[in-house]
Amino acid sequence: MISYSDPALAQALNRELTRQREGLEMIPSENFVSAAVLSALGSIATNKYAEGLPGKRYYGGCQEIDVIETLATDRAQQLFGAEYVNVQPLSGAPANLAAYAALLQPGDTVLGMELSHGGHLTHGHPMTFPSRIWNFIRYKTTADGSIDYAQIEELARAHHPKLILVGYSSYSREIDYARIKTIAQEVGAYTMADIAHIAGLIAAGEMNNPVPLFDIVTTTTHKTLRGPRGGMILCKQEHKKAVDKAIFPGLQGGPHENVIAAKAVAFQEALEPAFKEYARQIKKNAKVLEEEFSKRSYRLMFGGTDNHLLLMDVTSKGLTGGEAENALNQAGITVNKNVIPDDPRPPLDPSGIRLGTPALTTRGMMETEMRQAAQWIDRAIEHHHDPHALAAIRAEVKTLTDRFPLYPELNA
Ligand code: DSN
Repeated sequence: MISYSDPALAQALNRELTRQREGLEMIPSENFVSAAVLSALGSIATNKYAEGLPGKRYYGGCQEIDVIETLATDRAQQLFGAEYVNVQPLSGAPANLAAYAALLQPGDTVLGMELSHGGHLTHGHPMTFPSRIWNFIRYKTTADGSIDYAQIEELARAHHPKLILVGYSSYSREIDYARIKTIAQEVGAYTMADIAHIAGLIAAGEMNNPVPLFDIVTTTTHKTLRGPRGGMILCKQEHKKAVDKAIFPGLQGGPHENVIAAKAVAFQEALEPAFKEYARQIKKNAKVLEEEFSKRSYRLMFGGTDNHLLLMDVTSKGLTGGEAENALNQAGITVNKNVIPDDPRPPLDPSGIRLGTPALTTRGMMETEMRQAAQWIDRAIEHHHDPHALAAIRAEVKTLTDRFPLYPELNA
């Protein structure tokens, strides 16, 4: 276990390690990094200030930091076929802010997906700071659950946006980037994709890649890409200067070079053939969940999944998303409550739950374990008022997770 000379912290970390080991982690945006990524995160690269870019820093002593950051950018370029990459964004939200700052003037119009239809807060939700600077117009999905490309076309012609934004947080279908590009070209808009959720699937060739087509692509590095918590921007060479300036000095100070070292490790791992197999299995596992929940008459948003996640309405089963999240938590299964398209319920207790397969797939779980997980989820939802039933599921979950060790090296 982890031991520090700070018992309160060590105990909390050890309890968290136990929770991660003994539960089924099914929040689609979470994953387990490798021991090598963990070690780079905890490395001495955290000690260094390095504002600027490799070869052009505002601080002395950056020789090795330059090597580290260049490894990360070169590997990211190779993974996604990008003309240019900046690996300094601290996470997904700052990466999006930097992308807007690079391409837009205050007051410019952006077309982005409505949050409840799968978009992200940073895509223009009225509660966010970007929505005070730029004019976000929101599009939705159609009743059959696909992105409403016709609506995007109509809104683009009516509002002449400077930027059309795709890439989502709870949308489970493939995206037709070429169609978006055509619409954008017609109205003279830039194209942006936020691939935070599906970056790993794209890197492995398991989903369409917007990087060769779009002006700018933002991502986190910690979801399906299985790297450290962080962000990154990939763009066309013509936007390089604007992107770099938006990140520093526009929005950030010293880049977190230990995180950048860990990104370099993760990108190398993602270039290995085993990562392609991993990404394929993530999708296969998600399809099994789709089958299992359809069989049990759950209402799946967007009609199912092409990626790593499922969004499902649980209200027809007699409970809210919040109640389902809580019951599943007691059963040792972690998911998140989530709004569904045009949800009549409030965001803190919405109608749906969102679940995904990246973390379980990292542990080596396959179709059989997914069928078992779906059965437990259904049982926990059915018996959500019964703490004994939930505790019994939790015990069964533990017998499964014991067979898929997580961070055994932390036992020393
Ligand atoms: N919090 C992330 C997610 O869970 O999708 C997005 O910011």
